[in-house]
Amino acid sequence: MTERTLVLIKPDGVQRGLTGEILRRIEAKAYVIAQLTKSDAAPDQLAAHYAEHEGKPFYQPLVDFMLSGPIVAAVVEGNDVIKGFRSLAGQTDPTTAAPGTIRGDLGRDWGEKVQKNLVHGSDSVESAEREISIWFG
Ligand code: DAT
Ligand code: MG
Repeated sequence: MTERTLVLIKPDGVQRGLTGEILRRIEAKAYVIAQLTKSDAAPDQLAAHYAEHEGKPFYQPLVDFMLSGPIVAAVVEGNDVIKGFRSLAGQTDPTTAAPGTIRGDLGRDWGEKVQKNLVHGSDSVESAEREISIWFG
């Protein structure tokens, strides 16, 4: 079924000059980039986006990291793209994410409290619609 997902290229990805490489992988998979913006995240957007993680030990380091530089937000479309992009991204922890994935090929542990893992992808249809409205109104 055709779906939409919300992809964020996090500040580490933008700062390291990996925006093109990450978008290339999405397009190489033949998903469609329907909307694309670069901006500084606002604190209220991050509070809404990461509401499910509020209270966890990594929450504040995660929010601070997401405010540390510009991000790229994209709406990506395709059949089963929610699962498909998470497969392209790889597991949350870049140390163990499989080679061949964005996080596995391009990410690593930097010895910090937060996992700098380059990208976010929505995890369900409901999350995707909620997150798209946060970043694209
Ligand atoms: P994902 O981004 O794979 O959907 P998540 O939704 O569980 O993972 O967590 C959101 C982000 O929070 C994740 O991309 C990196 C950070 N994070 C999650 N678990 C963490 C942990 N145990 N230690 C540090 N950062 C963590
Ligand atoms: Mg998640």
